[in-house]
Amino acid sequence: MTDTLFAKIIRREIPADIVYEDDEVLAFRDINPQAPVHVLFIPKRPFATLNDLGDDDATLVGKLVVAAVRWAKAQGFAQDGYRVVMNCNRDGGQTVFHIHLHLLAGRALHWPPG
Ligand code: D5M
Repeated sequence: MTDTLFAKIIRREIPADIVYEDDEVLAFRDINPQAPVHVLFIPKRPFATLNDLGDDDATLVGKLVVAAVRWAKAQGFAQDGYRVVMNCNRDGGQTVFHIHLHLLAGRALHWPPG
């Protein structure tokens, strides 16, 4: 896959407000926040879209979700709630082709999304 902004963030070639990191996952604040708290959790291994995941990648995707949940709880959002979402390709609204999980919190979110 081609290089992306998020690969550059992983390599520290462009700045980001990083809030969490482990061996496989990096999380940083979205540059265009859609809620008071909007953080992107990404795997360090690049996948362009969700369509590129295979059976062997289930654990990695689970780690993204668990990292986001743990971070949301640590920030005090467990009770009021929050949303996690992953967009895929054009109709899903994906604009950066390195998969990422959005964590949105800090306000009541509408459903269904637009
Ligand atoms: O979400 C891609 C998201 O990535 C979108 O909410 C903006 C965000 N973005 C784009 N560039 C940056 C940088 N440089 N830092 C932080 N956040 C960024 P999608 O689901 O693909 O629409």
